Amino acid sequence: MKTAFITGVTGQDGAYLAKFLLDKGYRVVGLVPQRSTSSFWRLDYFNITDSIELVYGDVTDLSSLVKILRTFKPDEVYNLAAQSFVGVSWDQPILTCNVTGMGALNVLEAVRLTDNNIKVYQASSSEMFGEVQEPIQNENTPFYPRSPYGVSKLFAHWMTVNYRESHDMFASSGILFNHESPLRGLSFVTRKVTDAVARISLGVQDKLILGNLNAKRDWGFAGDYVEAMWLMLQHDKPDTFVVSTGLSHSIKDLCDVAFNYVGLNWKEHVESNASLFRPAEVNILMGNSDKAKETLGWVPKTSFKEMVEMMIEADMKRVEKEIAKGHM
Ligand code: NDP
Ligand code: GDR
Repeated sequence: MKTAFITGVTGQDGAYLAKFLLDKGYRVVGLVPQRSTSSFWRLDYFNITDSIELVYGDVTDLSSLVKILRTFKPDEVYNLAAQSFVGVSWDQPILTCNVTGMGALNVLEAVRLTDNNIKVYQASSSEMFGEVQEPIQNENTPFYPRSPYGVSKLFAHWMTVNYRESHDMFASSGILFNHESPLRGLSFVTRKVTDAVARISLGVQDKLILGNLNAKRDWGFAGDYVEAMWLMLQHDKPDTFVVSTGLSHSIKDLCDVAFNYVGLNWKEHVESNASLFRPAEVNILMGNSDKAKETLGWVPKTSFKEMVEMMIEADMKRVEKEIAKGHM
């Protein structure tokens, strides 16, 4: 039986990946940072909280990582931990760089110090392309990050490449474009929209205030994307792969699809407020994942529309339960 160690196991991707690996017969060990209110709602969603060995530790604490690797001797490490909200990274640039950037280096260093045969997956991001240098981005597109988050992810990406090249480690970097699901955090734009659509259609909200409606993203489904992470570590050599759908939609398109699904016109409910604009915006992202398709046999299975509708259905059920309990 293979053992996988996942940092960021309580996040969106952590939950999908843990479920995916448990279904494949893995022993799954998950890192849990000490918080005043630890929440396992995403693991509970899949009913897998008790199937994972949860251990306290933090990616900013190298000693906790070394101890865990020595204890559990994993075959594969997936570094998903991050301060992952781009907007917050301007308010907390140092924390973001410590967790998202230095945290990744700590994971690589912990593996190097413990057993450099352990395979490492680093969760890199399309935010590294930022102010895009080519209309469609692939593994050879030059980077131009536009936020402290993007800069810290680029540091982590190059560290992963550097550990691969200088320490002969199996360290792969997945440059994943935006991916969403019913487990997406409520502050990200897709979930903010689908949650509002559920509330507005159930009569407990009227308006939705968003920021820049013209930004465009290449949105996929998290459940599809965690398979690509795993495939990267089953490949015969470590490498860098773009994972995307190849299609880009604006926030307006997102609103249109989402409100249409419940028979509403988004223009009657959505307002754009400049206070929610970012100091530097990533205007458009669109990825080319041909390399992942040809090398790993990975293709996205879920369309943008299917994903948005799946999220609205889940939000409707949750909001209906809240209303029934009188929690509105
Ligand atoms: P989430 O924000 O949902 O999850 C982040 C996880 O990191 C949470 O479990 C969080 O724990 C944990 N974490 C935060 N700080 C620390 C720390 N100091 N030590 C240990 N764990 C910590 O992100 P996603 O699941 O959406 O994304 C997973 C990874 O992929 C992230 O690295 C993200 O930056 C990257 N990524 C995501 C994309 C996306 O579209 N979702 C696209 C490209 C890359 P807690 O909840 O307790 O804070
Ligand atoms: P992103 O996701 O920054 O791409 O990072 P997010 O959903 O936060 O923003 C996408 C775009 O929507 C615009 N926008 C708004 N965004 C938010 N959050 N809230 C709003 O009200 C709003 N209105 C408009 C933003 O300006 C932006 O252009 C996500 C994260 O998961 C990262 O961790 C990951 O690396 C990247 O995706 C790929």
